[in-house]
Amino acid sequence: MTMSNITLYGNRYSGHSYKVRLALMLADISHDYAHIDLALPREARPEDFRAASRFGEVPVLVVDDTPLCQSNAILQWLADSYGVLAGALGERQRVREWLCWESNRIGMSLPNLRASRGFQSKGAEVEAWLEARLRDDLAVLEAELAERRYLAGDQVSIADISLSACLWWLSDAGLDIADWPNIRAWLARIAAQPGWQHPDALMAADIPD
Ligand SMILES: N[C@@H](CCC(=O)N[C@@H](CS)C(=O)NCC(=O)O)C(=O)O
Repeated sequence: MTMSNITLYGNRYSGHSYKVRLALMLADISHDYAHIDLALPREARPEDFRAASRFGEVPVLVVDDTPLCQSNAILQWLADSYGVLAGALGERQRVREWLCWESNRIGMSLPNLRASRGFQSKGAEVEAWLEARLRDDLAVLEAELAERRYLAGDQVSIADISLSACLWWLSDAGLDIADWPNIRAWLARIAAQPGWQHPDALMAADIPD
């Protein structure tokens, strides 16, 4: 692939944004990063971001003049375009399945529970529902990781990046990773990848509180 100008619009508290930035870091893809303040109403966010963000959300990756939305679709695009983090050849369908599972399961339950417990409460009933769903999701992952080092073969892939992204903030949702030892060991393997950084460090650099 020829060199492109790449800008990632993200937010320091957004696990979906972190997924994309981490993939760029692990693949050593040069990019600019623009922090979007999500506390601002959508219409008050910077015009270049609003023009690029079809769904009004972060992350958005602008490649030359083309905006790409939806974190897992962006990860898939990076893997396809750069031939990086795609998973072993026989495991590509498994990667796609995990990306779809993430969108509706742990990429939904965990960020929403964390947001409710850490930022703006949605009430005890909603939190109980989200926590039950999150515990189911963690049980699925825990069982899977008893069998394998990474989700799609012996090498880290965009599936691992996507599913692990919000787990670094599990304690913000009121749960302790020590209760899921296989997941904890998998997170340690991901954290050992060259270029890896914790989201609090990677997403907060140079950004005012
Ligand atoms: N399905 C989307 C979810 C993106 C999303 O939920 N973004 C949140 C931050 S994590 C956001 O931009 N919220 C602010 C808003 O909706 O105005 C993805 O995977 O990219």
